[in-house]
Amino acid sequence: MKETTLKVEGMTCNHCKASVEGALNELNGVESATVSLQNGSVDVVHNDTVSLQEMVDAVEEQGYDVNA
Ligand SMILES: [Cu+2]
Repeated sequence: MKETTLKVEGMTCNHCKASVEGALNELNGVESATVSLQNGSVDVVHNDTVSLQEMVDAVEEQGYDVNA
């Protein structure tokens, strides 16, 4: 397992947290996703099945910007 931290802009509340975590958890290869609203980031634990681009796309589809 690897851990990747993405900087995400625009997350303000628990709804945002749930949306981002849910989108990432749906991806094949993602073990867990944990948003920190305070840090504006999400920690993703995953294997090599999932690419960075797939993770970024999943977050952006929810309406948030990722700063890679
Ligand atoms: Cu929100």
